[in-house]
Amino acid sequence: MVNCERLSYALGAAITDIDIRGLINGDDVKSVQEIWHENHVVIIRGQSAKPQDIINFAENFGVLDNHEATPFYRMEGYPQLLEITTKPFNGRPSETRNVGRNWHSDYSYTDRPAAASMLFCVNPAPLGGDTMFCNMVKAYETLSDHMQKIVNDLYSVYDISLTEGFYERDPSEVATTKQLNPPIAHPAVRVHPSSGKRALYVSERVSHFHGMSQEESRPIIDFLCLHATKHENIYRHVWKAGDLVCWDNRTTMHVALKDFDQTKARHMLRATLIGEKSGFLV
Ligand SMILES: O=C(O)CCC(=O)C(=O)O
Ligand SMILES: [Fe+2]
Repeated sequence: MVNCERLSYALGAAITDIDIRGLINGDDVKSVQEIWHENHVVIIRGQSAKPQDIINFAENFGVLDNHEATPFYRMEGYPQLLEITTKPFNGRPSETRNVGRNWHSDYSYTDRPAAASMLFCVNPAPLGGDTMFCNMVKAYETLSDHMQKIVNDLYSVYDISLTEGFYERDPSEVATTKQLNPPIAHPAVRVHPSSGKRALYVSERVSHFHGMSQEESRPIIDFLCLHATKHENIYRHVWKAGDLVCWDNRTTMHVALKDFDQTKARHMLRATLIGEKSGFLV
């Protein structure tokens, strides 16, 4: 039996009575899935999981991405996990110290935008470093009918170089990552294949709408991002070691706040569930 408790007005629920290391049975997987669809973000606290435990748990919910779109950020020996960390690597600053600093949905700049992500906190920042999530179904539903009709016809062009802090990373890795992920257009409204819910699919990593100039697109992108990230549409997660936070990338955006001392360890592991093939190169 899986129990849950809602965490905010717009989205987010904590699931209790679950140990992700254990074999969870089919009924429990179904219950977690239902809670997840309903609340978009699910938090499982107090876990003492090893990398393989995270992989095993995540595989209950779909096919894991091997992160070929961002090969440099994979955990050694575990291509199914990205290491998001401030810890220096081989004497160099970590390339993932600044991941997720503007509002986005994971892997939107690829042709297989992520269905969902699961982020495990090994080490939280000593103070700050929270992650915020917003509900993109609500964002869509609270637009006027006219605005909904407008966005229904738009294609968002996602550009990996709009990832905040991207150019602060290693130049040769940046060049390869850009080559692997050329700008790609996806429908500005994403339909969830299981729930049929319509969600806005626009973020701070959208350069323009396909067929429109940047000048024409900018005010609409800015409006939609502001609208989606209003306070009442957000859940803010304060990390503790052992938290596993699972989010639906089809129905939410998130941002990792940089309000923490980056000389201290903040260490996370992320599994990514592959979504449907989508989009066209522009
Ligand atoms: O570090 C975080 O809190 C989240 C970073 C991020 O955007 C991600 O893991 O997808
Ligand atoms: Fe992210």
